[in-house]
Amino acid sequence: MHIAEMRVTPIAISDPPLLNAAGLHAPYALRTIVELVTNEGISGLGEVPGSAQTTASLEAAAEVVIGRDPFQLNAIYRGLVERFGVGHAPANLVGWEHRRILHVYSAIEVACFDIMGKAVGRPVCDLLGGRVRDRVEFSAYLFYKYEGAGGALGFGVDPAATGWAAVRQRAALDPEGIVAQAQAMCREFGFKSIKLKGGVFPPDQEIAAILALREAFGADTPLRLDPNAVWRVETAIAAGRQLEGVLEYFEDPVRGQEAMAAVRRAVKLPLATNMCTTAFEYLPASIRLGSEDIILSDHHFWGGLRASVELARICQTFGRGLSMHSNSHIGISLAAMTHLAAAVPNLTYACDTHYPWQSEEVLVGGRFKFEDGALSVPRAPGLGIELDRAALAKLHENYLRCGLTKRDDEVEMQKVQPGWKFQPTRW
Ligand code: GKR
Ligand code: MG
Repeated sequence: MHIAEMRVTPIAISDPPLLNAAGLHAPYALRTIVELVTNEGISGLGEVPGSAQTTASLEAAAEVVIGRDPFQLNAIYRGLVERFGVGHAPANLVGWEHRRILHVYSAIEVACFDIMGKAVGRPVCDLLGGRVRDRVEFSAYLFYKYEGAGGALGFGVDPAATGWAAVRQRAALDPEGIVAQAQAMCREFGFKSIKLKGGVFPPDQEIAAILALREAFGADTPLRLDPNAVWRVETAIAAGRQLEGVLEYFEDPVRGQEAMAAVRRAVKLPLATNMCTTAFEYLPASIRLGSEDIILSDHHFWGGLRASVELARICQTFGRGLSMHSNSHIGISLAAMTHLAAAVPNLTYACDTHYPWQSEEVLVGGRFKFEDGALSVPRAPGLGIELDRAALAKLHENYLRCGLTKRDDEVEMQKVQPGWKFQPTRW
């Protein structure tokens, strides 16, 4: 069996005006969809964060991938490294050139796993060692946001929307708004733990939101706060002390492994990261410095599903907990995340997902349904999903029409607040 065809399709999915430390989400989030088809007619799907550069890189990768056996992942990876001319990154320098390989490979690897699973009649999680759980739990991912539905509606709202779709459009700019958002999201999806994206308002306001969530949901609902590294060490320590016994974990309050280690020494809270220890190259310093307790894995950023399983083993060896990071995404990524989480014994935290913020899908049968905050791990061969070509074509049209070629939250924010500048350390 060999890969005979590779289709690369950039898409744009509606995304509401969510706020974060880097600025504001654009009305559309970009993803790139990869479809591999073998000479035997078996197809496999992959999805990665989109940009014109990523799409071009994936298109360039076709010359490496076409003709390969989808089971020979090592040869495909080596071929990509040779094609793009980069090997391992020097520690502390995992720039775009290295990230590009990881994104490109992760999309291709997931699509190959989908093919392998279909070829042997097994779900992808079986190829990763088999499921250790039948349900994968996800957490409610709260955002401060402006009013608006995103997509073609931008800051406008659809008056006909009901339920979560209606709440998703509402502004949430204070603790009351955040609690209302959490209640609606948990009611709709059954999530049992909650993460608040911080780094948007002065720390006291975000601490107040966490305390309001604690008040509304009680001590049995784990809470997480993620200021995306824009706090100073002293700010994070003072905030952390107020949130001891309240947060399940404190995610990236400060920038860099040294600063994270300093906060970790000073507060009695587990620290988590998807910003400082973000690649294998950073693990030695993470262990030496003690920069976090928990690493948020992400197969799109760490180099695929097998690399994520390797990361899990390293975390276990060095006493790191494991959670999972997300970005705005649709169901191909969600399926891959679910198979991975099903097969990793020490992934004990509910995974992040932006999925409730999105409304579109490219899969036959439509969107995944969470039950009690979890997804059942698919049992069908491969990822257990099927591409809806008409839906893909529509989202590709969105991409062509919206004119975005990369994510730039700072530029989006400047459209609302002229002159707004991202500050790596803000409070
Ligand atoms: O979607 O705005 C966002 C998030 O801030 C995302 O970009 C982060 O990568 O979810 C992420 C995180 O946990 O830092
Ligand atoms: Mg984070």
